Amino acid sequence: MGRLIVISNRVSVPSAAGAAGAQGGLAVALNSALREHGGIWFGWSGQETAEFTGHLDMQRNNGVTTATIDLEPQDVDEYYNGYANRTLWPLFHYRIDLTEYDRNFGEGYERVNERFADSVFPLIEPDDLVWVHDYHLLPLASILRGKGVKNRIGLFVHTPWPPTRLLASLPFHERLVASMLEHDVIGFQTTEWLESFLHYVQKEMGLKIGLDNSIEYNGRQVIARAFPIGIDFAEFTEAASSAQAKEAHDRLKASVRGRKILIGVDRLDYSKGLGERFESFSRFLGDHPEMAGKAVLLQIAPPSRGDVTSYQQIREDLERKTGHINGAHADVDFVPIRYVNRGYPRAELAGFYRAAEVGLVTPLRDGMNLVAKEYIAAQDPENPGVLILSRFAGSALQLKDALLVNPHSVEHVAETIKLALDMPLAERKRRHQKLLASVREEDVIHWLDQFVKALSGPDKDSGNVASLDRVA
Ligand code: GDG
Repeated sequence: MGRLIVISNRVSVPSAAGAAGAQGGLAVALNSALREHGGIWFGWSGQETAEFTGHLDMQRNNGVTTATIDLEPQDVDEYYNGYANRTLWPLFHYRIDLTEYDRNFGEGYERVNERFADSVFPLIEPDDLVWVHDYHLLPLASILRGKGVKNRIGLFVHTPWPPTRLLASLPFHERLVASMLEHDVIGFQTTEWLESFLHYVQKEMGLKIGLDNSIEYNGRQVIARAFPIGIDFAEFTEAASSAQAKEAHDRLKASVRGRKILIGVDRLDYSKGLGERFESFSRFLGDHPEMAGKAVLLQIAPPSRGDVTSYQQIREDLERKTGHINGAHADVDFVPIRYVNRGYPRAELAGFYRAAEVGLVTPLRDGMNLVAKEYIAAQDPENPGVLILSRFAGSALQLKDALLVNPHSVEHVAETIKLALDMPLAERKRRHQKLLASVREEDVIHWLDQFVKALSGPDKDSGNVASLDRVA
């Protein structure tokens, strides 16, 4: 089979920093696939240039070729901060209250998708498999088709897919979805998002869905399927058993002096339900005075998309909330919420997860949520912690032995925190074993293998991606 051309908004160049664990599991896995199949990872460099030139910065690092372009400030405003993160992201997370519709955003989004297509087009060879990622690049395939690209092209959507009634609030929604149907394969995280998508194409576009979820469109067949993403289990468990993880674990444990630890790790994003989580923890402390001074919530929340107003607001809200709750429940030697606005190396994160008796993963809406899986992978199987997981995270469909909660219900989450902290060892182990099996088996390599197999087409063998040697 041909090479892989991976196209995403940003590219994670495998560097020495990557090998040391700064890259996420997805980047590690995509790099492995690119090493195995050969190919190129194409996207925006993250840099701005006064005038778009289309100059391709090609680099080869650790066996992976990357090609990046710089964008103009107006592109970044309208495409990235605009249509992608002020329009599609909130809409896809069911937040039409935060969704901004601006004609300039839409135009900027189309312009940048065209710039992506123009730049990547000369890199595509006849047998290559083209794999596009996420909501930034939904119309890219249709632009490539317009340039004569006949290759098989797949799309994986990392976010939820919204219900038809919400999507219908987007101007030109039908044009956007029609452009997606130029792919050969469209992948979603879960059957829930897949069903929403199929509902849309049936009800709004009047298209027929075959038994195998194939959609007939303009005489072509598009396969739509769920491919739940996982973590790089081998890479993460290795990170969790490193000296760096042990040091982080011991440092955190020593600092709480015997108190129970609840941990949350999320990009600072309104979809992650951080405000509701803090209130739930406060409610738990209020409802259980006997727990006063006995449990700490460590929330790691590296800032994200800080140029977008709704992200500035959530940051301010959380700072206010943390101050308020800590003011009400703190003591001279105790602060209940440790709210940390910075990122940590993956190995340290793994150590923190392992130190925490409870993993609190309560997004209001999430395509999948990998933190839930990382928390499970990092636990000591002989004395595992308890995962509290929002039923509105895609991962809840796989991680059924977690304590599933409605993150909007402060009472429910507060009661569940008590349940988790009181859970006997035998039940913790029983739940953890099942959760671990799911996280281990449906890992990112499995996801990659399944997607590439589907993208290769019914009569082609994808090669065994699962047997790849991973580079440290
Ligand atoms: C999108 C979808 C879907 C976080 N803080 C630090 C850090 N992280 C890492 C976590 C985890 C990743 O970031 C976050 O992944 P999530 O899946 O939780 O969420 P999104 O960023 O919103 O990702 C999501 C995902 O795409 C994949 O398809 O699951 O639903 O929204 O790996 O560990 N990593 C490090 N330091 C930090 O402080 N090193």
